[in-house]
Amino acid sequence: MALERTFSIIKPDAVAKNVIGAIYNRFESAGLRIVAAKMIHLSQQQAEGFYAEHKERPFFGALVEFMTSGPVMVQVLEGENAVAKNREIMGATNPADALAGTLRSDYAASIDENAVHGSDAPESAAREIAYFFSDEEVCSRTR
Ligand code: RTP
Ligand code: MG
Repeated sequence: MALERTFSIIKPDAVAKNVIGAIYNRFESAGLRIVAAKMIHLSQQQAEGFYAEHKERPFFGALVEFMTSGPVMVQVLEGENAVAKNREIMGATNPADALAGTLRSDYAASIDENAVHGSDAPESAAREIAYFFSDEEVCSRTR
């Protein structure tokens, strides 16, 4: 199978818990490679744009407030089946439903503060990667 890329965010709660390295270890142990990364503090405009698909949802305001509450790590992960593999490593959106051993089971406190984001499809991955990284910033093995 061809290499695929996905986009990942370590959210403000997990950065505050000082578990960036632990989460990177999970990605690498699963065979995903970090091919771009940076720490940023999202502006309100950046967070609203990133989650625009949820604009009409009742939790949108709280989601934007949380995502701008502290720095995040954003990264591009590359590997076979990267989108689905990352979603599997992350676990369900609500940590109460997340399987034991997943990131959200281990590091998330609630559905609102759930430690990580991962693209839900290859198309959204491409859009989300382009939202945060230029082509030159992605050190992919496929380039
Ligand atoms: P993400 O986009 O952050 O990776 O999470 P996801 O795909 O698992 O979930 P999604 O449906 O895209 O929702 C984005 C974020 O909005 C918050 N949310 N709250 N209270 C609720 O019912 C609710 N539903 C979603 C979560 O923080 C979720 O990560
Ligand atoms: Mg989502």
